[in-house]
Amino acid sequence: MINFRQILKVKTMLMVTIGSVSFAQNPLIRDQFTADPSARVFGDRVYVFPSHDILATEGKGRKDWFCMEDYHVFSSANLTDWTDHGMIVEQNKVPWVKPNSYSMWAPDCIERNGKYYFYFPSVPKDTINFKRGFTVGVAIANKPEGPYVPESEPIKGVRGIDPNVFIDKDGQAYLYWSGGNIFVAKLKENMVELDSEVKTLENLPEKGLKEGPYMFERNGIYYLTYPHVENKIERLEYATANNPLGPFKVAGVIMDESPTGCWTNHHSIIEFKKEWYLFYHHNDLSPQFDKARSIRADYLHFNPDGSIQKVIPTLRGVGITKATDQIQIDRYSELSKEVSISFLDNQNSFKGWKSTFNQAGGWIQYNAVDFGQKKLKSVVVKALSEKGGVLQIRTKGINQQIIAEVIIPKNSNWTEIKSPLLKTQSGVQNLFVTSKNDNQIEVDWIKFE
Ligand code: FUB
Repeated sequence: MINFRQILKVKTMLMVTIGSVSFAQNPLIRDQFTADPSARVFGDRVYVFPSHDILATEGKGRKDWFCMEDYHVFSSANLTDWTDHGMIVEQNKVPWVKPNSYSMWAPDCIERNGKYYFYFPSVPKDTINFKRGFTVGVAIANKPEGPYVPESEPIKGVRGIDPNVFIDKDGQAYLYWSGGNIFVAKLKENMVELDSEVKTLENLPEKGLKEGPYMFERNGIYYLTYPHVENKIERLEYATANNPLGPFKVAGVIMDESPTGCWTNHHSIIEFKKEWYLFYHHNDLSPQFDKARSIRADYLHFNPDGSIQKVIPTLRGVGITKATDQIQIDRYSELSKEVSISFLDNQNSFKGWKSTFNQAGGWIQYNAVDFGQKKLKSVVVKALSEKGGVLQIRTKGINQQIIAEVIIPKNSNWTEIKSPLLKTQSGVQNLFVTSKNDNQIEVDWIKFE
């Protein structure tokens, strides 16, 4: 029986683990590494179930390889303010997972009849039967944020990684996974047992690794989407069919290879409040090591014939930024060549980025800032300039009326400088920030008061 002290302990644990962050930009999570995002709409919120990359250290994981010991779940009602609900499953508390194998790879989660089924791959204790390799298990909860209770055994008949579950309109559930190829089997109503033979999906590209399947249906078209190594690293591709088992026909590329060489990509696609989104990952917070990744989101659009338009990755991402929040303009929509972006602290990327204006006329455009109906009166800029400089802020366009001119005093320390707004703003506006002279100015953030 649970006593009052235990309830208090659980409540305290919840208070410690739940954290709120406000980033309407990419990457979405900035206080830990996150990868392989499985986004799901449950009720009126988006929940993201990512892998949780950590860095291997002596005696913990394998050096220079993926290292994951647990999973967190994050949620948001507006794709701007994200809540970290804390850890939901950890390797050493799953009965079938090999202890300290640090192999809690890409998961997925789905709701059925009010229960939430969290699917995750890992290395089983029974490595004799499985030789070297992964299998897939399930943990079940009554709420998307948990608590999740892991099943004592993995799903029988599954060898591989990257589980993805799809429930068709007729109620039939399918489990997809990968292991070189992409496989599918029907799931029983209980969601924890296969209900058919395992089928290898055919007619997909023969050469090059395929993994990370994600299935969805729109207007009667079944989209099988997957990362594939067509050249040297993964890009996101898709194939279509008129049913969940295929045969599929290769249809195109959703996102090209990472321009900076992040070897993996892994994604999910959702419709939320009448917009479609692609969730994917990139090694934003770890440019030198691409197995410490960060999740991102960008808009996804369809052509009238149902084909998917290629998604160009952005730093601005999705979601509206409140004018009163610290606006990280280094997550720009566009910028001129006179402006550069770098980490605030090269020893600790979790501190984020800064924008450096190097020359007169250099500019940054940052879209979708909500001024609301409030009569905001001033702008605050956190800046640093050894020689001093001037920033001009506009909303209607790069050559339009100036709404604030901020004089940055000579200072070798970061300073918050406040200037009056020359014109009040309302509604959602795009911001344009320009440097007026050649003196170098570094900017951490801008906000309105
Ligand atoms: O995160 C580990 C593995 O990297 C995933 O399972 C793959 O999809 C790739 O993203």
